[in-house]
Parts: sequence; C-alpha cells; structure tokens
Amino acid sequence: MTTKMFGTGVARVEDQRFLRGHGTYADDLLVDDPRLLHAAVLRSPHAHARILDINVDDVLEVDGVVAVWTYDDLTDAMAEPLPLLIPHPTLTHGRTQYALAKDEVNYVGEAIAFVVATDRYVAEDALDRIRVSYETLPAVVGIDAARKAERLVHDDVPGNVAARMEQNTGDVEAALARSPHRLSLDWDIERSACMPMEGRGVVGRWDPDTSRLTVWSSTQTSTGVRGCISAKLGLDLAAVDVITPDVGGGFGVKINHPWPEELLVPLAAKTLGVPVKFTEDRREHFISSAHERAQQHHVEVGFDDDGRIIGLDVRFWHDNGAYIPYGLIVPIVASTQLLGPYKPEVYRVVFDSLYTNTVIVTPYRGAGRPQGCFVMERTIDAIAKALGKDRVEVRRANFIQPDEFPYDQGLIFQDGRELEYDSGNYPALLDKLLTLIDWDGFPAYQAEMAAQGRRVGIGLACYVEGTGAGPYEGAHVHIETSGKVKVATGLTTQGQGHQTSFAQIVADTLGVRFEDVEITTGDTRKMPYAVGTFASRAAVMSGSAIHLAALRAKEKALRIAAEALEVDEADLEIADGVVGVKGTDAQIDLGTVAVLSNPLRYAFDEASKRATQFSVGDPGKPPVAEDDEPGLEGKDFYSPSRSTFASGMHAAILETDPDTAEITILKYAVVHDCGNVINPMIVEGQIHGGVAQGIGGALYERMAYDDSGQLLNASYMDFLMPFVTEIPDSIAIDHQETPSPLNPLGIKGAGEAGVIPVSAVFAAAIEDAERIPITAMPISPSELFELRRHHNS
Ligand code: MCN
Repeated sequence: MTTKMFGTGVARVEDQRFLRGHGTYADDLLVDDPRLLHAAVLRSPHAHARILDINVDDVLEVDGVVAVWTYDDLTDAMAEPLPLLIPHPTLTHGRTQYALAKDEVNYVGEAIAFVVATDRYVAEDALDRIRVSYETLPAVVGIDAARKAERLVHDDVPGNVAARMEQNTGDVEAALARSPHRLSLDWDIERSACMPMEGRGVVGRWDPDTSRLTVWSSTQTSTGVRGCISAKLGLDLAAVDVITPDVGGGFGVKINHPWPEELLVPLAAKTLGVPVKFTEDRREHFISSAHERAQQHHVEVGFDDDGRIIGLDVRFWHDNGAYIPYGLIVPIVASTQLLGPYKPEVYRVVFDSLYTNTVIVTPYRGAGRPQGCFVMERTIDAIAKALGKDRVEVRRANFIQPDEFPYDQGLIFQDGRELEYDSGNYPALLDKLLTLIDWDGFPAYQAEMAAQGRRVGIGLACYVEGTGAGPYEGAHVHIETSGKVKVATGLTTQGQGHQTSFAQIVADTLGVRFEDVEITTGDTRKMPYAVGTFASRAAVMSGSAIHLAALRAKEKALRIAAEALEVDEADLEIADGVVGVKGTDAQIDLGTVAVLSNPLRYAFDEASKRATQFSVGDPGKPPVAEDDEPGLEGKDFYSPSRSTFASGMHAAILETDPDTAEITILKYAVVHDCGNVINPMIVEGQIHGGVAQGIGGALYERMAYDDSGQLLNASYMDFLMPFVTEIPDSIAIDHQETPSPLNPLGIKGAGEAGVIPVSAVFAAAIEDAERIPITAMPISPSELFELRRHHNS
C-alpha cells in the first residue's frame, strides 16, 4: 500500500548532502581542472562619473594575467546595453547598463574592466594596474534627492523619473469628499538587500571540438541565462547548455538580467578556449548585485464610522537605483498588492520610479509587498486609532468575504492580467490568528506588565500575495527499466526543497515509492524550456507540470500493462511501483512496463513476471502499443490563466526597554493559507526563514549610503543581520487550506509569505508599547530612543 505523500511533512532528501558539506556550488566546480582561469572585475569607485580614459597597458605585464576586457573590446551585441527584461508602456525612460561601462558610471560598483588570470589573487592584483581617468559628477542619493531632481542621474531622463504609473478603480477625489472621516499619512521604508550566503558565481567552458558552450551559473533561471548568452554571444541556442548547480540562496537577487559576469565569463571562455570562473565576494555583493525596498508613500484615506474605507489615494516614490533592468515589477507589485485582503470602495495609486546613483533594484523576497503591506496595515491601524476602535474590528469591516470570490480588485497585476483573487477566507484566518496570539487576553497582560514597569505591545498585519505567476513551466517524467523515476523540470532550486516536494507529487500521481523518484532542476540539457524560480511560483507551476507529465506517463504505463496482463485498463491500479489487477494477484512492476515500452520486440513472461526479448525487429509483429513512442515517459507543460492568491496574517507581542529602547520579541504567530500544502514541514521552514528575513528588515538591515553615493556598511562588520539569537525560539504557525481553483493540485505559493508583513507587525507592536507613532522602518533602538525624546519634548 503506497502511503500518500502529498500533505506529509516528510524530511527533505537534499539535506543529507547539504548538512554533510557535500553540496556542489559554482565555486566548487572544475577545481581540479588545471586549465581553469579566474576572473576579477574592476568596479567604479565613484557613484557618478564620466570615464575619460582607461589604460590597461600595464595589466598584461603581470605574471599570470591572460586577458583583459574593457568596453572597447566588446563587439556586436555585447557592445549594446544589457536587455530590459520586462518592458512596460509607462517605462518611457528605461535605461540599462553595459556589460562593461561605456562612457559613464552611475553607481559605486559598476563593472568597468574584466581581468582573467591564473588565479583570483593575480587577477585582483592586476586590477590595480588599470588606470582610469574620471570626471566625477554630483551624485543623486536617496529618494529625496531624486525627487528634488536638482541633479540628474541620466542627462536625458528629466526629473530622474524612469516611469510614472497610475491605476485607479474610480473617482477617488469624490470618494474622499464624501467620506465622513479623512486622514493624511506618510509611510517610509528604507533600502535593504537579500544577502544569500553564497554570492553570485559563474563558470564557463568552451568545447572547440563541438563548438558548444557549457555554463554553470548560480542563478534563479538557467533558461534565462542561456537565452541571454546565446543572443549576446551570437551562438545558436542549441550550442549553449546552462546548468544550475547547488545554489546557496537566491531570494530574488539571482534572477537573471543578465548579470554582466554571466556574459563576460562565457565570452572569456569562448575567446580563450579554456574554462573561466568568477566568484563574487561579499563586498562585491553589497555594491554590485541588487538591493530593494526603498519607497516613500503618502496616503489620503477617507472612511466611515465603522472604519470602512471609502477612498484610498496612494502616491509613492520608488528608488530603482542607477538602471532598471527588471522594469517596474517591484513598484507594480507594491501598488497592487497593497490592497491585501481589503476592498476599499475606490482606490487610486500613482507612483514614480526614480533613478538614483546607487546599486540597481530588483525583486527581493516579497518584491514590493512588504512596502505595500506596511502602508495598508499602518493605515488601517491609524483609522482604528482615529475612531477609537479595535484594530481587529476595522480589519474585519474591510475584508473581502468568503462568498465574494473570485474577487476582481479592478487593477492590472504584475503579469499584465486582472488582479483577480481566486479564493480565500480572510475572516476565518483572522480568527485563527487571534486565538494563536491570544489577542483578547493581551490587554490584561499589558496592564500586568505595565504594573511592573514593563512596556509591551501587540501588533498584527494581513497580506494577500499573488503567487504562481505564469507564463509556463514544463516537466519530463521518465520511468526507467529499473522502476526508478527520473523527473526533470526546468526551473532552478536555491534551497526551497523542490527535490522533496516535487518527488511527493510524483509518488502520489504515479503510485511509486517516494524514494524511487529523483528530481533534476535547472539543467537546460534535460529541460530546455522553462522560466525560473521567483514569485513563489515553483510549487504551482512546476508542481502542476510535473503532476500533468506524471499523469501522461501513468496513462501509458496502464495501457501497456493492460495489454501485457490481458485485462482492461480500468481494472488496474498502481501502488509502490507495481501495476496490479484489482482483486487478484496478477501484477507487473513499472520497470518491466518500461522494458515493454521499447519497440524492440519484447514479450511478457507470465511465469517469471519478467520481460523477455523474443525478436529484434520482427517486421510482422507490431510494437506493444502501435501508436506509442518508445520509452515510458511523459512530458507536459502547465500554463495558468492568472496568478493564484495566497494569504496570511502575522501577530507579535514585543517588549521595549524603557531605558535602552531595545526591542525584544516575546511571541510571534503566523497563520497562512497557501492552498493545499504539499509538505507542511517545508512550508513552515519557508515561513520561519521569511520571518527571520522580515525581522532583519524591521530592525536591522539598511543600506547606509553617504551623500556621495559610497555604501558605508558594505560588509558584515557593519551591515547588521539577525543571528539565530535574535529570532524567536518558536514561531506559532497555523495553516488554513483554501485550494486554488486554477491548478490541478489546488496549490498556492509559500516561498515569500513569511517576510511580507513583519515590518508592519513590528511597527504596530512598538507603537502599541510606546504610544508613539511609528511611520518608518527599519527602526533601531537608538532611533526609538530619539523618537521618544522628540515625542515627549
Ligand atoms: N510548498 C508546499 N506547498 C505549497 C506551496 C509550496 O509544500 N502549497 C513548498 C514547495 O514545494 C517548495 C517550497 O514550499 O518546496 C516553496 O515553494 P513556492 O512557494 O512555490 O516558492 P518557490 O519554490 O518558487 O521559491 C521561490 C521563493 C522566492 S520568490 C524566494 S525570493 C525565496 C523563497 O522561495 N528564496 C529562497 N524561499 C527561499 N528559500 C531558500 N532556502 N532560499 C531562497 O533563496
């Protein structure tokens, strides 16, 4: 009897390897290849400067240096700007950088020259021999400076505005005018970054005999990298293989734009005919990968006596950094997902996406949702305060109700389709949260603590998250003659446990043992058509494609088995990798069915229950199933009509120290609805990781740029992140499963959820403890200390 795997918290199969140090990351590759060369990148020391001259004459004199590239060495498509990955009609001033800077640099860290040498030390030393003459220009740092536009990042972009976009669901001025109550509010979030343990890494190898390029990249999309390399290097797509090895975290930053190094390494490998490797160091990761989050928001909100929102008018400014390769995804997500589980009568949002002379901005886990959630949840708290009402009641008054799904928010989402929520049950989710955190018991606890001179506060926040964005993913399922099942799907894995959760789907769909399934991700040799791992889409997209492909393989297995056993297909069932005739002992294992699927003439021997080869190429004997292709395989693609919308709510009880203003987490609770859960342990792990990252965003992480555009905290000595000591020992989690009607398994995504509402929850809880408005995040103890001083003076 096969045990059902879907919904089971089975341990992650990949962890044995990782925990024993047997993972293979980009930097571990080709280490024994004596020909392997190493690359280092000269990066701009200035935030804004014209490049007058680059002199590399001394570089090749360094012993061990093999080659050096600057912009002038780039030809054809490589000399063009990098692609704008996701254009948008409102992105009228989209600018992307060159693989190596052409005449100008726009942030500290921008790539200028690329040196290849026998080892990284030599390459780094050689960088010092490159003499660059700059004419420095004034830098635009931060949203205030970008909005003032006294200086421009790009001469031809007026006001530093890359794009202005508006969406509305009606006449917001009229809605505000007819509202009995009205508030004007400002909310800010600072810049932060993903900080995966492993930085970026690329290895390239050119085979002159076959004219094929093999590239290993620590990426979130091997097919994206492959497409860019093929286009930029003028190679046929089929001549490029991109393989994603183990990836030590991505969190968004490893989505391909492509990164300059993802093109320069293959270029060098092809030109030099030897393998080349680039491994990003931590400082480079700070100054030359990507950041996110920085936004300023102004809200006008009108509401009735129950706190029901009549008009919501949001204006915000998004810092997109020096270039905008990823288009407007982050501000579009922020502007649409801001609405969360609520249904204001009229909503208008207008945002400006602004250039600054700082590191580019691309999605970081949550991708605009933490900002949107912060704005909406803080606004709801402000309404409750203004009306003297319970924060919970104001939320309830604004919820979309369970019988209102599918619910069309009247906006266009990031994928260009309607923002239509497929399913959910927000009131029930809130009830679960209130129980988990003991909301009703909190006032007594707060009073009790106050009597002891202690300050505690409670906060909650709700979110809705569009997950499983299209356009498609595919899967190939191959049942081998051993009975083992090899599955390939094209998107990549950065630690989400896909080898486990996808194997669970296959085990159930096919009726095979979980242990017999092996999953490969991110290898274009095995599945060349794929999109990538971001937007919490893998479970929905590849999970569904794998299910569909496994169904095809199963269908074929049953057809062949029925013929071999001379029974009707309807009488068959598959369990533990064996096809059996219901109610009898007759059976055939899937490995044997795989043998029979070969059009070489095999027969099934009843006595031994094995396949026997009786004729090779007997022209008079048809194959087992005449219409079949050889082999027991199934391939399919899944392409949904729109995103599916997960939801969740967090609450926390925090304590603030009356003297030091230190902030301590006393209790943290999460309720979460990602539709049907494949593996609750993995989903809880994703939530834990997300909450930890959210705590970092709420209390510690910020990019400290000075006015000249130097990042002052570009190392782990100065950039604070939470350690395990800052994360609560336990996070109370409860699941709710509201299946998605959009995919065959009823799944919604889970990978980003944990991070989304944390800043909103912390701000609310600190405000409750301190009775001081908290309008900007992150907040440090010294900032809280200052706020107290100002508030009380
Ligand atoms: N899952 C499940 N049941 C569901 C939904 C998901 O069991 N109903 C499981 C999935 O099978 C998968 C995991 O939860 O094993 C996450 O699934 P999903 O929500 O589809 O997210 P993705 O796999 O697409 O991962 C991307 C997402 C994003 S966008 C970021 S950013 C992020 C994240 O995942 N980066 C991560 N989690 C991360 N976790 C790790 N360890 N490293 C990263 O870089």
